Amino acid sequence: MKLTKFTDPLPIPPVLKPKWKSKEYTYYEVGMRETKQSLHRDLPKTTIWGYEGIYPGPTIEVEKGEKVFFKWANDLPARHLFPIDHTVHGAEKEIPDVRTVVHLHGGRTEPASDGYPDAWFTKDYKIKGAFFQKQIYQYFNQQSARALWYHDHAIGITRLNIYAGLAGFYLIRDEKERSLNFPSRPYEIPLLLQDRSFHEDGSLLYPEQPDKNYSGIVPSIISSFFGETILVNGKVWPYLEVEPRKYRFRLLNGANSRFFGLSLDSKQLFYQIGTDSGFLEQPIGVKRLLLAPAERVDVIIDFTNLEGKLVTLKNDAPTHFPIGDPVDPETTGVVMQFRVNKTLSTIDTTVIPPHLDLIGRLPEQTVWKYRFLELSEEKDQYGRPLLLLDKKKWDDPVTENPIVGSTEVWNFVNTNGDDHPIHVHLVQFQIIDRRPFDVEYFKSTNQINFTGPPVSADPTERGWKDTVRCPPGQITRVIIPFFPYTGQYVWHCHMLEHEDYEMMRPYIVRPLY
Ligand SMILES: [Cu+2]
Repeated sequence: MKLTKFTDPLPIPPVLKPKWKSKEYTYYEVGMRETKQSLHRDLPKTTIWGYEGIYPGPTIEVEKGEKVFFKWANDLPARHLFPIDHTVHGAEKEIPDVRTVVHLHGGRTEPASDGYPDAWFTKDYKIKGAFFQKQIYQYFNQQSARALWYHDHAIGITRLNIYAGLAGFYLIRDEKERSLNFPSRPYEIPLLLQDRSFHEDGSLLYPEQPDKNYSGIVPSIISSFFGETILVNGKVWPYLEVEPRKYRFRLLNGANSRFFGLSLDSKQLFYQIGTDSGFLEQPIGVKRLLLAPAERVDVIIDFTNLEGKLVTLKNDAPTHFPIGDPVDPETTGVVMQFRVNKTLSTIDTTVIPPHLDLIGRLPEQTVWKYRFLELSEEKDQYGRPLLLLDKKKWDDPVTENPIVGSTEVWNFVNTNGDDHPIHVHLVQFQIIDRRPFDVEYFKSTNQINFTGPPVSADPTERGWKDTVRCPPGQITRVIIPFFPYTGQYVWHCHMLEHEDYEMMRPYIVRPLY
């Protein structure tokens, strides 16, 4: 189906109002509901699942240190929108199809509120997963200003629940951020980038099986999903009318598997000011931004002196990164359009300050433990690709068990052809470097034979991160301080089709004594 680009204005999700708020704490209730929503002018309305019945969900804004409580209520129908593969762990036939659990991605959250994949619940909490602990989650927001996001994390069907629409922004604000005088609302806009395919009737299309299904299982998990259209904030190829001034955009790749390599056709720079987890030390001007699923960047785009111009945000990341086909310049190569056609309402006094934050590199001398964790491709019993972490499955005993307060270096040894965005819950980390190694030699001897020098993290990733791209044939090293909570969390690939099918592992932060 061919959809015309730039027919719909960019929607901006509303900011959610708390149920009540006192000096001590804030309480929100969010219902997950099925509704119909227009995702493009020429498409019939699409059935989606949304937090508060909208896709993307409302933006949540909190202050650093604010104690916030959430009730995430599942008010969804009993039937899922998409085909469920019951051979996938945790999604067996006897388990209810429609179950949800919310994870605040990038949040420093206690285990009971972190949205553990087996802590799912059905409507009215009638049936609950084995790890379910409480209805009211707490987020204490002991983190500096940054863009987190909330999304579903239910075991075995996360890819389907997020595809249905269950994702939204969660912004932490602080004094420091306000003192930096960035463009603020309405000149600060979150952009959720995703890809989707549609049936003629406007319904979302999620494949029932891979293109070449050798397993005979239907429905069958696919190894990655790539949609035919690009959506921003839930609209296919939208446009945004802007004034000739600076804007701040909070970009989030919320796609199931697609990477985005972003640039502006005006050849302008993005002034990147932040990463997944707060500000960079200083802003950097870049022509291209690479974003894997779940990664965020905080950027300023300056439309000053561009009156009357049209600026297209483009994507050049191969579909199935990095080895897949190039994007189609007419479809998946296009993200959205900026139209500099509004008159300047007030003088733009915002700045891009030369210095943003003190980050400081974590010294390797403080490291208690080095772990080598292979990202490998195997075959399942039906002959389908099976991507594993450390050659272990979700149900295998916990092997990563850092002590609270300790710092570790995790080496992600990628022996297969995909670039996997690895996300570790609870913590933020710094990327040390990436280094190519001899994959075949490693596979036969388990020894590492480097084939080139280490390359330090790209300037665009030299801040705190919670998701790291691990390219094929390289060892990606991150340094991680584990605190402040003890308990059971997860780490996983954030390509949702991988995460759902075993590329996810529990880990435990142990007490010191
Ligand atoms: Cu992966």
